[in-house]
Amino acid sequence: MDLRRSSLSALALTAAWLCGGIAPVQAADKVCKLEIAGNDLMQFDKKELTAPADCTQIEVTLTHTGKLPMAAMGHDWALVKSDDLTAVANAGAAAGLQSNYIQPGDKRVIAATKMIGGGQSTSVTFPASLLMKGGSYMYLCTFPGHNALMRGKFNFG
Ligand SMILES: [Cu+2]
Repeated sequence: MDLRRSSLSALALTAAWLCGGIAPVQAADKVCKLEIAGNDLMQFDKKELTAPADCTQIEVTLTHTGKLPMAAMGHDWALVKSDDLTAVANAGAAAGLQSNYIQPGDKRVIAATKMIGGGQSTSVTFPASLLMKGGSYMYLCTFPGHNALMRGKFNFG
């Protein structure tokens, strides 16, 4: 009968919808959350950050615990290969505050937050696939002159 056939096909449709609607379980997806703070004394509160090797995404939250405005004591958090730190900082200083002190399109910057002032917080999330396990990475604040003090070692794996 038509009725039976249509209910069977409805069943088949439902089954197809269920199968198609369930996303594959991404058991391997692991977001690792790291936190760091900057202050009015031009310092990060950590000299080192470590993301475990099984992270697939890395989220870094930067909090500016000071009171000074961005123009005077802005901070960001930028991740680079250790060898690129000085060049990235110099290019960023030349790029100016309107570019968050990061040269637009700078491929050496693996990840970076925006620049913030006292009392603000910001974060950046990036795929761990951008990093090599055991590679030599550093983070810095790209505000002119800050990287002399505001830098640290970033370990992955
Ligand atoms: Cu800074």
